[in-house]
Amino acid sequence: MTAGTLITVAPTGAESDKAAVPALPVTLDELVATARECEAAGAAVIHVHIRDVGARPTLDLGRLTDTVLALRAATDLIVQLSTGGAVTDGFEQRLAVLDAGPDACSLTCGTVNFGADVFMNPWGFMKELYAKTQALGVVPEFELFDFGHIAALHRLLSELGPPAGGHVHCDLVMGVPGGMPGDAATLVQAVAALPPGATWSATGIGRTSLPVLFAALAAGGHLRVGMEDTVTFARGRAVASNAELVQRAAAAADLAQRPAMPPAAARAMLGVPHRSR
Ligand code: KMH
Ligand code: ZN
Repeated sequence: MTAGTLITVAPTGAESDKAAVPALPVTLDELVATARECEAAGAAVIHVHIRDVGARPTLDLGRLTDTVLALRAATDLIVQLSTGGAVTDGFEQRLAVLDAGPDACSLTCGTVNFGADVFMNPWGFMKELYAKTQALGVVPEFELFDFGHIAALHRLLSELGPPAGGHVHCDLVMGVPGGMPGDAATLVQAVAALPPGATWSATGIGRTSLPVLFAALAAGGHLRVGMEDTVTFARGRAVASNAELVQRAAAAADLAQRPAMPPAAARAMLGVPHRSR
């Protein structure tokens, strides 16, 4: 079992509406302030979606590049850009995200029903995206929403070889309506099917957030939390900030005697090169 707990914060996502969720960080200043608070609370990785001037999700390359630079200047967090974007984003734009020069990126290993929508990740796109991460030295995190995605990950590794950095790290995204359920029994089965030597984190969407958090800690995994996945802190109480979700995750990790891992240790574990500010 790993000594510490890697905590990733996913502060914004592409789905929640700023008007309905005022605490959601959508401007660059809000995102940088959130990143600083979450680093102080125990996060080591930030999973980034950005918004345009109207707070709508965007994959604008100039804004993404500015975001990477600003987060690097303000924090030591590993900057992981989303290549998933919003369900409406096209494949070319999603591939171009890597040109913003992040440390890391998400890479979803298959198509999945996503509420009333479909999150498209056909095999050809996955392969092209993975090959581009290898060519550019961007460390991928494999996002697994369902069991078929784990099979596709095995296939990707066997056809294209190891990722940049040499280490396989996965994130189980559980409880999406259309994906695998967010409960302890499912988590244990999913972890058993991962490639040997892989590390993993888990996140539960909405009300599955806490069951998945505690199951992941019990099973020796790492944690992803944030307002991309959860906007309710407790029954009837909205999340006030991403930092309070990171604080709660760090407190649970302390109780499990696997305290939050600082960014330098996370870089060593994930194979992400060190950088100076
Ligand atoms: N917004 C979802 C459609 C990722 O960031 O890579 C996809 C998503 C996964 O959030
Ligand atoms: Zn995301």
